[in-house]
Amino acid sequence: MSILPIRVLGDPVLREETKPVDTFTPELQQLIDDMFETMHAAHGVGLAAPQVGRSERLTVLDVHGERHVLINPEIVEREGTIKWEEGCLSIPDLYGDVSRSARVVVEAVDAGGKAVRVEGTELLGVCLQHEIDHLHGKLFIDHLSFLKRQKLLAEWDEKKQKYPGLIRIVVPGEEDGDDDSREDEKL
Ligand code: K1U
Ligand code: ZN
Repeated sequence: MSILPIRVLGDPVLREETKPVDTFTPELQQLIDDMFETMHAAHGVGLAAPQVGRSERLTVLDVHGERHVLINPEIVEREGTIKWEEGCLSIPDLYGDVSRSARVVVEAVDAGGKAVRVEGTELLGVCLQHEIDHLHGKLFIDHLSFLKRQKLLAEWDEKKQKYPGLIRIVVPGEEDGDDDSREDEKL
């Protein structure tokens, strides 16, 4: 297994629509394994294929120790509203409050092509919506008000210097974040 480089905000791959997966090959399983390793090393609870520069409609999640591989996922039910402070492995150290559906049901297939249905509320529900957004080229900053988004983008203009080539190399065991407090970075 390998830890893959994570693409950060500004890389066009994060804004592209993904392509549905129709073949389940050993290479796909290798990508899934590498995505789990990368997500765990980065202390994330989800990771979508575009974040590692891939165009497959595929995401992995590990929320409260429950792993999910979701291929071609679609939200088939949603209800209520929840506000959650979100971050993104592709926009390190910046956070914002996002309004999402409070409960979602997602249908997808797993790595073996078997149909799966996942219901999520709270962290799992938010993570499902955040990851499925990634598969359609959408980022949590797109849910912020114009002013909050502009402020975050101005901060990102400084922070992105840390990521030459818009690539984040995750070192296993390394703490994430910079020296600033998270509260300062909240929008
Ligand atoms: O897609 C990504 O960038 C991963 C991102 C997904 C996410 C889930 C939920 C809310 C916002 C964003 C993360 O995994 S950020 C890490 C995170 O939010 C977290 C980590 C450990 C415990 C709880 C949350
Ligand atoms: Zn993200």
